[in-house]
Amino acid sequence: MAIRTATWVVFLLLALLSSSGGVAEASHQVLSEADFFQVSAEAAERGHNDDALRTGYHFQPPKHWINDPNGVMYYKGVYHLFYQYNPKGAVWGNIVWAHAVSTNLVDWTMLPPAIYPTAPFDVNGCWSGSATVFPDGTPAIMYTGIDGQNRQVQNIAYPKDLSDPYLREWTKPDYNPVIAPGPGVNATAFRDPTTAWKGPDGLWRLVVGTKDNHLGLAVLYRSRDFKRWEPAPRALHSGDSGMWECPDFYPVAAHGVATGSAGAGESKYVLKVSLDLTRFEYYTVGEYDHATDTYAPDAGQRDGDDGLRYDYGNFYASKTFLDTAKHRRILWGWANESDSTADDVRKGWAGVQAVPRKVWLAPDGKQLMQWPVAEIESLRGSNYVNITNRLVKGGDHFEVTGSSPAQADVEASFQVMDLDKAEPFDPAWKAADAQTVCAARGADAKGGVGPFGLWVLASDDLKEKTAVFFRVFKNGEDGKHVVLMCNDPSTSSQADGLYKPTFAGFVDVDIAQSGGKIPLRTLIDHSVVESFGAHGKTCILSRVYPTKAVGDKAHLYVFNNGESDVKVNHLHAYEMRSANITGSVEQST
Ligand code: DQQ
Repeated sequence: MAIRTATWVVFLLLALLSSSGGVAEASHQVLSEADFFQVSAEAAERGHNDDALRTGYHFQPPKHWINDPNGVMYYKGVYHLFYQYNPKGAVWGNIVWAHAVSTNLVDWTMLPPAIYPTAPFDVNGCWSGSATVFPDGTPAIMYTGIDGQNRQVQNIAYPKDLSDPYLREWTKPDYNPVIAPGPGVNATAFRDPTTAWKGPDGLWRLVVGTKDNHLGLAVLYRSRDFKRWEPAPRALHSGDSGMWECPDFYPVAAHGVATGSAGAGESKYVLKVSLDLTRFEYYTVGEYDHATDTYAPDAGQRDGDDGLRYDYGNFYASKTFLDTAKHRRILWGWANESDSTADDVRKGWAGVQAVPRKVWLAPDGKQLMQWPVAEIESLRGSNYVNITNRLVKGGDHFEVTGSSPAQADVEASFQVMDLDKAEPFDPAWKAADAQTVCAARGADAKGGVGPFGLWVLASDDLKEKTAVFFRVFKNGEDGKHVVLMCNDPSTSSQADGLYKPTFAGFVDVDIAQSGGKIPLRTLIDHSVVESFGAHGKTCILSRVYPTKAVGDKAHLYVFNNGESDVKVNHLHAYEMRSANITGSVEQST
C-alpha cells in the first residue's frame, strides 16, 4: 500500500511546534527500504489494522500527512478543497497546498498540488490561507509563504486559466509578497490570511493572525487594488490567549441563509481563532463597526480560551466559505490523529477533514448551529435500522443490530423519563469546563440522569467501545438543568500509546421544556466519531483506533447508566456507502 517510492526512501520531517512561536523546527529521519519492511512486518505481527481504520466518507488522501483546510470555495459549479499536505511522508513537513474538487461535497477528485514552493517568497513552505471570490466571480488566493529568511509573508496567487472550473494551475505574481511583517511584527508568528471583504469605502480588508508576547491578534490590512496592502492603525480584535492561527471572520444570519462576505451589512459577525497554545479554536458572535474597523463580541459572549467552540473535540484550523449556489455558509475543519507519530509513520497516513458542515446563527443569536451538509445523506445505504419508543431502564443497554455500524450515520432522539432524578450540579464545578466535569464522571460512572447515549465502534465483548452520551444535572441556583454532552474514548482501543482524552461541551437547552427530550446524531467512520447534539448546538469529533471493533466486527449499542429510565423515541442507523475519491494527488513530473 501506501509508501512506494522508486528509492524506497522516505524523508520524515518531525515538526515541533514550539509553544512560544509556533515555529516549525524540523529534523530529518530517513526510513530505508529495509526499515520500511520491518515496520510493516511488525505492524502485521502486532495485529494492526491500519487500512481498516481509514475513513470511508471523511476526506483523506491515500497516503501521507494532511492538516488545515485552505482556500475553500465554490467556482463555476465546483467546490474546491485545498489542504496542507506533506507529499513526502506521514508527519508534518514540506508543506504544499494539495487540491481536490467536487460537485457535491461528497465525492472528490484529487488533483496535483495547486500551490507549492517555487519562489523566494515561499521557498520554505506554502502555509495556510484563504480564497476570495471577487464580485465578477473570479477567485484569488492569499496564503502564507515561508521565505528564504524563514519569515512568514502573505502572498497572492491567481488562477492561470479562468475557463478551467477545476482551477488546476495557479500563478504567483512577481510582486509577492504583498504583505511582509513590518517593524514590530513577529515574523515567525504572522500567518493565515482570511478571505478578504470590501468595506463601504471600497477598500478591501483582510485579517492576519499574529501575537505580541501572550496577546493574540487579528491584525487588519487594507487595499484599494488587492495588490498594495497597508496595515490598519488598530487590530480588528485581540485577546490574551497566545498566538492566533487561522482567523476566520464572517457575517451570519439565522436559518443558514448566508448572504455575503464580511462587510456585507449583516448585523451579526463571527470571529473564530485557532489557539496555537491549546490547539483548540474558539469563536464569539458580535458586531463589526465599519467606521473603526473593529469587532466587539456581544455582551455575555465569553471572549477567551474558555469561549464557544465549533467542536469540543479534535477539530482545528477550520475555515468557512460562502456557498453561493445554495446560499449557505460551510465550515471545514481538520481532525488530527490521536495515535503516536510512530503509528502514523507505520500507517503511512495522518489527518482527515471533518465532514463539511452548514453553519448558521441560533435563533437566540448567542451561538452557532452546525449540521453536516445535506449532501452527506446521499451516502445512506438501503440497509438501515429503525427503532421507535424503546425504553432503556437505568443500568441497561441493548444492541442496535441490522446495519454495519463501522461506517454509519446514526440519528436518535432520547427522552429522560424522570428529570427529578438529576443530581445537583456540584458548585465546585462552576468554574470548571465541561471537559473537566465529564472526565470526573465518565461513561461508566452511574448518575441520576445519565450517562445515557451510544456506545459506538464497540467489540462484542464490550471491552472496546467509545461512549457518546449526555448527563443532566440540576442547578441549585436557578433550578434549571445543566446538560452535558461527552465523548469518552477511554475504552475505545486495546492498543497502547494512544491519546484518549474525554471531550465535552455544555448544551444550551432547556431540557425540561422539551419534555426531557434531547437529540443526537453521530457519524461513525472507522476511526472518526463525529457527533452533533441538540440539532447541532454542541459538536464533538473524536479519533479512535479500535483493534477488535473494526469492519464487520464493530457493534453499536444504546446504554443508560443513570437511575432515570430513558426512552429512545426514535433511532435511525444508516449504513453509509463510501464516498468516491478518485484522481491523484501526485505532482506530475
Ligand atoms: N498550520 C499551518 C499554519 C497554521 C497552522 C502550517 C495551523 O499556517 O498556522 O501547516 O494548524
